Amino acid sequence: MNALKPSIAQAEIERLAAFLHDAETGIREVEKITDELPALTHDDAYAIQNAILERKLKAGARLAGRKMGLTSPAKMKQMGVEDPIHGFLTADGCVADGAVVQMAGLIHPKVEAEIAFTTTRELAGPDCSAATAMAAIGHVSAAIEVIDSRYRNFRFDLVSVIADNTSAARYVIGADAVRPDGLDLRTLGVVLEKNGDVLATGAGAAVLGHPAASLAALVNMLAAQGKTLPSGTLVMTGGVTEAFAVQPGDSVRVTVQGVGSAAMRFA
Ligand code: OOG
Ligand code: MG
Repeated sequence: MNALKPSIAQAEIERLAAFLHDAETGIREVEKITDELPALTHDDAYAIQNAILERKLKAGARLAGRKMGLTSPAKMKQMGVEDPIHGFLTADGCVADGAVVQMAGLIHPKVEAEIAFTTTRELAGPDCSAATAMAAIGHVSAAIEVIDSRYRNFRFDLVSVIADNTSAARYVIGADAVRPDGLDLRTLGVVLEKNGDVLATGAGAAVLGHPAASLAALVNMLAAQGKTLPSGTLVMTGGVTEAFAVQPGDSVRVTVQGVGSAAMRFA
């Protein structure tokens, strides 16, 4: 079975996980971890991310799904990072469709327009294809991800952002969930609105050519950790357009053609 091979000791992994977890719970920006430790590896970063998940589970959180990040050209360009990454979603980050999120609980949130799936069978890598992933999609929903990097000015490199659970903070899954049959996920139009103004538009193909390719990439990256993706997993496939900062009072809506919409407000 594959597993991560960190270059640093478990105590160091735990120290960095505590540093980032404390920044999140304390709603504080911190310096990116590679400033102190430039030699950290990808495996170190995912080990730190996993240690943050363990901390949250111990504190009573529940794993609610997985997310992909940096899967579209717009996101890669905006963040200056070119490889897809993945993180975890916890149940306490879920915001009901149409509900209000308190800005006071976040550092410098941005919103992203995403396409979310729930799966109906277990998926295993390392050779999961987009077609296999597609066949495992039970439902498709419009989604909003609220990302909130724990790093100063939202500036990071790949290793730092992986360790920081890919900036995950909150998410809204649209109340309308539709079966994928008859949908061409590549050509689905996606519209991101703030206060009724269209901020950005895109299509499913922006996400690694096809949103199911993002699901497959997640499965294949999890295989590198010796993990499979269980049936019934919620997966956010990554921002279709660039992310946008929000202010108290802002209303945000993401509409996915033929699927539905997801909405939220900031107070
Ligand atoms: C990293 C997370 C990116 C996405 O959908 O691309 C992400 C970041 O940009 O802070 O969630
Ligand atoms: Mg995202």
